[in-house]
This record gives sequence, C-alpha cells and structure tokens, in this order.
Amino acid sequence: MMSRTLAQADAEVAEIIQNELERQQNTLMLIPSENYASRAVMAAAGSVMTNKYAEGYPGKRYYNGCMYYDEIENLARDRAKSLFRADHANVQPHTGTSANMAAYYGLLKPGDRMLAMKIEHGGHLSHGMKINFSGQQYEAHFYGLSATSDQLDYDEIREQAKQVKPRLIVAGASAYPRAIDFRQFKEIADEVGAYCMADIAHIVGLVAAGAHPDPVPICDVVTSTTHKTLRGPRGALILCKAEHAKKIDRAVFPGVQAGPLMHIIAAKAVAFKEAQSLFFREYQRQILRNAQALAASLLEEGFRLVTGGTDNHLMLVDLRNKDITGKLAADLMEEAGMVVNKNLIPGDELSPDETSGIRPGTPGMTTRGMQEPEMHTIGKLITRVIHEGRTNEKVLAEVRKEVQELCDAFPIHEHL
Ligand code: DSN
Repeated sequence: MMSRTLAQADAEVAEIIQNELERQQNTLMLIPSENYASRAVMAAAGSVMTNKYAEGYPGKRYYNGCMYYDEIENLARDRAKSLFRADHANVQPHTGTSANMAAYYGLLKPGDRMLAMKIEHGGHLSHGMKINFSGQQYEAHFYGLSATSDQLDYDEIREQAKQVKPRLIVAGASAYPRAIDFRQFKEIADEVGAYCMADIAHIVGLVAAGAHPDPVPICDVVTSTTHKTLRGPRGALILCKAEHAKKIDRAVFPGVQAGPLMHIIAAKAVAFKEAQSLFFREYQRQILRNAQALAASLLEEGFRLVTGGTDNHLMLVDLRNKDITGKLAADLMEEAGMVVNKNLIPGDELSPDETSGIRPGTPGMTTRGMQEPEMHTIGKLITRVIHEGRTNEKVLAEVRKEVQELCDAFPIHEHL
C-alpha cells in the first residue's frame, strides 16, 4: 500500500491534481501574488521531510532524530541571511500572516498601538483589520494614500504617527504599485519611538535582486512570504536585526507555532539558492520591464491605472471609466483563459466582493519566458474582453484561442 503511486492509491485526488496542472498550463496567470515554483522547489516540498516533527530550532529540538532537519534549517537560514544580507533569519513561519503575527507578538503587548496602511488603499488583512487577530489584539490606526497622487505621502504619515504615537509602524502593502521608501518610514518610526516593520511579501524577489529599495539594512524586522515574486514554496520568513533575534525566534516558536513544516523549509532553502543566481536577478528585472509594457498597453486603450503606472510587478486598474466591476471583469477574463484578481481601489464605493478594480501582475508570465511583445498582446486581449466580452461570446472564444496559443508557445511544468 505504501508504495502505490498517487494515481493507484487515490484516483480521485490524482485526477483533480492533473486537472489543476492542465489549468496552470493552459491559462495566463496574471495574479501578482502567485507564481510557478521550480521543479526543484516542488521536489523538496513533496519530499520525505514531511514526515518529521522538529519543534524547536537547530541544536535544540524537542524530538530525537532531527540531524538532517537541523542541517536543512541551518542551510535555509544561512542562505536567507546571505541572500538578504540580514543579521538573523527565521524560516519557520507557515504563511505571511503567521510571520506578521509572530513579529507583532515578539515586539508588542496586547493593546499596543500600531500604524499601517488601510486595506482599501493597498494594505493587508494582517495589518490591523478588525476582522483579523491583528485588529483585535492591537489598537490599529491606518494611514492612506495621498488624495491627490494616490501615492504614499511621508509628511502625512509623519503627522499621523506623531498624533497616534504607535509602538510599531508597518511599511508594506499587498496592492501598491509604487516603490516604498523604507528609509522615510524608519525616520518617522524613530521620531515617535516606534519599531519599524517592513512587510515585503509582494516585492521580496525584487528586493533580493536589488530591483527595489531594500528595507533589510534599515528596518527592525522584515516579514515576507516565499511564494510570490521569490518563486519558492508557499510559506514565509522573518528577517531581523541581531538585537531582536531572540524575541522573534521565541515568538515564532513556541509563541505562535509548534511543529515547523520541514519539507517546506527544505523547499525554501532551494528557493533561496535559486534567488542567488544571476538568472534570478535578470528574471526580476524582466518582471519590471514586463509590468511597464503591460501598463503601457493598457494605458493606450484608455484604462486608468491607480497612480498612473507602476514601479513594481503589479498595477491596479481602475475600471470605473469602463463601466464594469472588478468582479465581472475578472470573471470574463477567466472565461477567456486569463486569471486575475478583482481588487479594491482607493476611494472604492463597491464592496470587496465586487470592487472597481483588478490587480494584474507579471511574475508568473515572466517565469513562462514572456517578454514585452507578449505583454503588449496580453494588454490588447484584456481590452477586448473588457470592452466586448459582456455582449459578445464570440470575442471570448477568440481571445481564449489566442491565450492558448501563448500558453503553447511559453509552456510551463513540461516535466510533469
Ligand atoms: N493573498 C495575498 C495577495 O494576493 O496579495 C494577500 O494575502
């Protein structure tokens, strides 16, 4: 029984996974927080390392038999430290939100004030929303984007920080298309006696490759996911200054997590090695060039982009002048084979279920090898779907065909 293949042991699950493989191969994935992990990353994530409890840290485990788990976690930590030039790395957090939870838990007391970006301006659930632990455990206050530029206004944030007097300021976003000036955030935090935490879940690959300002030498703590622009397994990590290392490690274990996912830590180690290559640096630069090309293609078609463009891997398309909701646009695009997510935009009057925007990004298409000409084509395909897809099913079918041609020309997961 133990040696049967998945297909032999469980045909139902095997079929669903096969269908998902084909969905990934035959659609254009434009969600900026997703990517295609390499064969090596997936091999480590699907390895025998899933079989062991390793509560604790290398050299101090609560279970016997952890020699290879110590080796793999040390390797992952060392690679993360070297990749990001960080004093300390904790590679155990299961997700971006659990990394944030541990960072807050390590630095704050319940009821402490924190200051972070509003979710409707691009922040994140775990940055103090009332429906999330972070908004219930801590007194969260929010800064937004400037009403005139839709960008971060550091003078406004400074004024707000002086009034709120937070214990911690979060610099970071899940839907902000512009570069973040971490130095300004740190200066503001220092002025009001707050910790400065950067959440670089989205831009982490760009940061690793030197293609976005780097918070690691500046901020007290930096949290990140590992599966977005970094292209590793689904998971997270925390980087911090040496002075916070003990507090952060204790906060992750035993504070908010018990047994680490050692197979995922093995896969993170692989991803950190991949991210050190010249090829990865060039990949990140191509993500940026592709985002510029996609943005230009959409602007040519009269789409309004929040902030007018992008400095990173994503853009926020304001659909209000196209008389279509984000939900309908994303649903029509999916029918045509392009997968994107609906997203709130600053000043949105619609609910998070409907939204007035979509948030396309280029990490996935860049992994497939696409470049500026393909981004231009994708911009035109998006335009056709949004302009004509509601009333003309033939258009959706025609776009679907062109999408398939792109997928065939830029295959993914060919080894599977
Ligand atoms: N799911 C992440 C994103 O798409 O940005 C946020 O949790």
